[in-house]
Amino acid sequence: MAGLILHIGDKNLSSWSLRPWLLMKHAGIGFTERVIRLDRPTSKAELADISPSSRVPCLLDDELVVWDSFAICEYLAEKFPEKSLWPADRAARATARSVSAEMHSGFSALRTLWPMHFAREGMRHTTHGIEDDIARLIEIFETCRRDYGAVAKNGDGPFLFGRFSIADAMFAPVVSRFVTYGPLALPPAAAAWRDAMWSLPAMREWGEGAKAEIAEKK
Ligand SMILES: N[C@@H](CCC(=O)N[C@@H](CS)C(=O)NCC(=O)O)C(=O)O
Repeated sequence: MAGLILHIGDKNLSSWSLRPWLLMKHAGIGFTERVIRLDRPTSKAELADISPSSRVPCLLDDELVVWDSFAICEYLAEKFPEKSLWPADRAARATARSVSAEMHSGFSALRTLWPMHFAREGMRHTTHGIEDDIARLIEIFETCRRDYGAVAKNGDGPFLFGRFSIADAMFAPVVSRFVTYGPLALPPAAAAWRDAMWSLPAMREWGEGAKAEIAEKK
């Protein structure tokens, strides 16, 4: 049995790959990582080989192929119920799913104007064109922390819904952008959440991988 295999893109660039990777690492779900570098002449063929959408991330569980970051997170939540990857409280869970889906399908201005460069600090910093996306993100972080950060059923923690959940993983690339394009001044609850996320051992590990990729290109 091969176990879980997660195909990902470059750690410096692939924001979609970061989400399930971080979730699995943080939750202690074992997997084999396979990186497909996205800027190589062979990338297109390699992607087509492993994923029906020709995109990463893509998870293999023996014969089963699960592609798309959000679908992978949902699959993991079902496969590992003991990991409580969604909040236990029903209202918190519905809200966590709503903000995760909103992230997955929206914020296109932010994605376009602030593409993820995980390990490059001091990127050109202008919020022009993404003011609305940033305001909405701050609203999400503040209201999740205020309304659900301390709901006892979800377990304690500095994350959006108390203990770490899929919602935190879905917003992890935003944390990187807030650091590398900023630092952006955030209100206290959003800033505390950003700092808790940025200092996670799994985020640090991803960052080391991103730095190594950059060093390799020099
Ligand atoms: N909606 C997809 C997006 C996946 C995606 O766009 N992945 C990028 C890397 S971050 C990719 O595979 N790009 C390869 C290409 O476009 O050739 C998801 O959530 O997984």
